[in-house]
Amino acid sequence: MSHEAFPTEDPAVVTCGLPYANGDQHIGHLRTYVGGDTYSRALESLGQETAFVCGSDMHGTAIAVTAQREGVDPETFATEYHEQYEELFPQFGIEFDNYGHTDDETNHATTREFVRTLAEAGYVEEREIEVAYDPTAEQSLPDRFVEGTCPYCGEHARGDECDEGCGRHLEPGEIEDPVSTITGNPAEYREQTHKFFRVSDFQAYLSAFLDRLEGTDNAQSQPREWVEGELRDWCITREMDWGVDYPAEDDEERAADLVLYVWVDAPIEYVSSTKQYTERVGEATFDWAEAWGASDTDTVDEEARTPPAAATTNVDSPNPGGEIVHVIGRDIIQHHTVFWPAMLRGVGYTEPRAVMASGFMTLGGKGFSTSRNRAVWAREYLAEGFHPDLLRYYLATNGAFQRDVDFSWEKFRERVNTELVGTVGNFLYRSLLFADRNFEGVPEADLSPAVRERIEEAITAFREGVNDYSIRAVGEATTALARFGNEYIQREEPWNLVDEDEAAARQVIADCVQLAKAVAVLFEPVAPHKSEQLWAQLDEDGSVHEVTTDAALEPVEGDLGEPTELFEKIEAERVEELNQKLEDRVADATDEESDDDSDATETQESPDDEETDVTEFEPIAADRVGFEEFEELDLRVGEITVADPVEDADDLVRLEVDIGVETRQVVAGIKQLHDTEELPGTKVVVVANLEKAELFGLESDGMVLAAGEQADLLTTHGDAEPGTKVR
Ligand code: B3M
Ligand code: ZN
Repeated sequence: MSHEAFPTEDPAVVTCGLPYANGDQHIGHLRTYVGGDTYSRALESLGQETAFVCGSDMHGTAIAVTAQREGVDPETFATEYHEQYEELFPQFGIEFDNYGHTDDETNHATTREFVRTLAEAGYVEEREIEVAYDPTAEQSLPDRFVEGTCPYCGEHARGDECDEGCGRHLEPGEIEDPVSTITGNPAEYREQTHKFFRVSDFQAYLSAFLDRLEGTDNAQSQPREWVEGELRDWCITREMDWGVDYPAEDDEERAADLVLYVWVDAPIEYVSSTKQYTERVGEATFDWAEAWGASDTDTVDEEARTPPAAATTNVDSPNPGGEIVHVIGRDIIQHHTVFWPAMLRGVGYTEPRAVMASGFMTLGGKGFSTSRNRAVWAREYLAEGFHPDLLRYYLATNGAFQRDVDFSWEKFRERVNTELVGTVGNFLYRSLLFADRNFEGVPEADLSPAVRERIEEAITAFREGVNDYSIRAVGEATTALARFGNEYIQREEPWNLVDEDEAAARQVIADCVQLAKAVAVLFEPVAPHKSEQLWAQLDEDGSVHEVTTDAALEPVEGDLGEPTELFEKIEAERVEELNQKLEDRVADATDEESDDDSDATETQESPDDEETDVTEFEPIAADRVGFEEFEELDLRVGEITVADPVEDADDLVRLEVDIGVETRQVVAGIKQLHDTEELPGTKVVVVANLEKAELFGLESDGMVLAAGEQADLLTTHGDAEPGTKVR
């Protein structure tokens, strides 16, 4: 760790990547916001002064393109989604101290001020470049108005981002074989003047900055090659109307046609949103200028500040200010570890202390697809009647933050039932019920030293989780404590003790009530609503949100009443129902439209296996099936005779499989994982009595068994003939 451990004396700002205001949120998107919210709550629990800010990203071509397609102006279009998000986040307990948007007055003003300062310090210059132009539509084609081939990796890419290949940011004019997304015609290149931010001046600074940067490993390691390789300057203007106008002073005529590139004003919203928070609560409560190291404040040590003009030389000193922590998706690491810190440095503000970049999420092992309706929508989750804290817990603890995680209703049910109901809920309910029934409240006894120590250990694990930027560790500190409580009560059996040795029973239950309080305090960042409920059951004053981890060891003094159970089991039938709904929906959407139109959320949806070297296996299902039930499956040895890729489907293959008695057509999702030409002749195991299904208009009569996301086909070891039963 290169910085002083949390909590520090300085104000912290935790931000989440701004959602583009252009579509419904699904639970994959929520991962970053739940992560940020949990992290900022955990910092507050440590006593760190913290502002948690965000806002909607209103500008950019992702929005302009979709709005144009839908025939509305971008402002109306984006505002609608902005308002939707504003309502949605609190429903998941994601409580930003300020949630603004990039098109508000504050952000326009702050952005213009940033750009002016950069220009005055000599970091902005004008260049002639070739940009894509659509002669039929008679307009320039910035960013997502153009698609083509990535010059670095050869994959299909958008104008500003190689979203399907290497993930690089692309500069205007870089994309090869450009095609207009407005008309579908090949684009021409035309010469234009644009403003450039001299990122290359910051090379030495950025390299030193990365050495100091904390957060998840990916955020430090990934940008190394960009920073240490050829660092290119960054075109910060676009010829279009929607956005923040380029501050005109230096060149009014050209400026009239230009707005700033969306990635200039988007991160600046982090600052603007903090400013708005200060405007609302007052400087005494939270001082944005101190946190960001802005110069118009007496709280910033001017001596220790590197002035903008020297920003690229005096590389070792981070500017004075607070603790800035950015929580983002890993597809935007480059923006947060290269462009943004260079901008901050260029204006003399505080650099980020940490960047926490989350992995992607998959749904049942496959990518989310908004256009195919293959998603669990955030609003849908709530409409199904699930408590937001259950999802928060799942998202926060299912895997390390930077790893890819999978969501399935089965796994969700499993974790809720085992961990939340079985461990946490069960412990709390048993303890509090026993206290109420047998002692009519908190039994009087001093906390036993071993239990005190165990609670202290949990607080330490919690604090270390925060300092390691591990949201999972923060969550697990509590589940582990509840597990300890369960074991303790089970071992001591107070229900047996109570008659023979009342004092001993009293001790156990007093300890358990204290453990329950510690659970309430330490679980608040992950499960704020449930912790609040528990706090009320413990008859504690005020809100558990307001206390620090010290409260975990302060005695419970109120009157306990009869407790209610905090968590409820999810039945297996619910899972079936929800899976069926999802399947039906995907089938409907697939019938309507078979190709995925790309939108801002798609990058979130393309899992990339690079980092998934640590496999996390699902726990074995708790419910057993009888042998007879197993016997109902008719499993047969088959031999693939024909294998044809299904046109237009990403991963489907049409197989003909000889199963002895007949030959079946089976459609299997294995295309990208196998060389289809090599499949004929392969022995497989077929579920022969599965209901027929229709996939991409083809009947699938049976299923071939395969293991895992790689769809490793199950085959026979010896030479069992096609048709042989498998048992
Ligand atoms: N609006 C969304 C994305 O690319 C983008 C984030 C801005 S963060 C300053 O994931
Ligand atoms: Zn590429």
